[in-house]
Amino acid sequence: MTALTLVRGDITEQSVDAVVNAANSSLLGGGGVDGAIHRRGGPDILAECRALRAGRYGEGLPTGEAVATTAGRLPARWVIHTVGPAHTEDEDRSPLLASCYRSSLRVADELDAHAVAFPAVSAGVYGWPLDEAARIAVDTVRQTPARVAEVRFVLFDPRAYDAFAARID
Ligand code: AR6
Repeated sequence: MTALTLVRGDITEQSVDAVVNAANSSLLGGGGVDGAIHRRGGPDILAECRALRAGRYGEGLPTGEAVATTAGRLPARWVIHTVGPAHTEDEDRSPLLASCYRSSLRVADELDAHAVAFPAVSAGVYGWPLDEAARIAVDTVRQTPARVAEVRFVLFDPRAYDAFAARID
């Protein structure tokens, strides 16, 4: 069974097997968690992302999917890049957000990762309401069978931490 844990802090500082990146489909970097991971992890991550774009993901990584690269200089071994949906009132995109967590866990299992750190995917630039983002994250991880021993949610800002804490307790 996968244990869920909660940490307030910076995902780039986590000593886990894999950290999940809230990327965009270009895989070529951005702000938020994505910017922090590339900055701290160094150029090897971007080099592998470019290789993915030159190969299997020529048109980018589709929303809801996940793919792994090296973690470069991060304390983790791998970065699992996933693309969350941008929030909109016009359409319910929550299945795509749930898919980010399921796909990332599947990739983590393929890597034989034991501990995996997740940020609050889509809860920043992509505008997802925190309570909804936390509900989907926690429920999906709980409902997804995986060999991963620990899923650590790493929340940067106190409001995000509180939203996840309310779901986990
Ligand atoms: N560690 C943990 N959480 C963080 C960190 C960090 N170092 N930095 C920010 N957060 P976001 P998204 C929190 O915007 O909404 C990028 O430009 C942040 O407070 O990183 O999925 C990509 O390239 C928020 O709660 O991801 C995409 O274009 C959460 O992480 C787009 O943003 C997610 O915020 C993706 O947007």
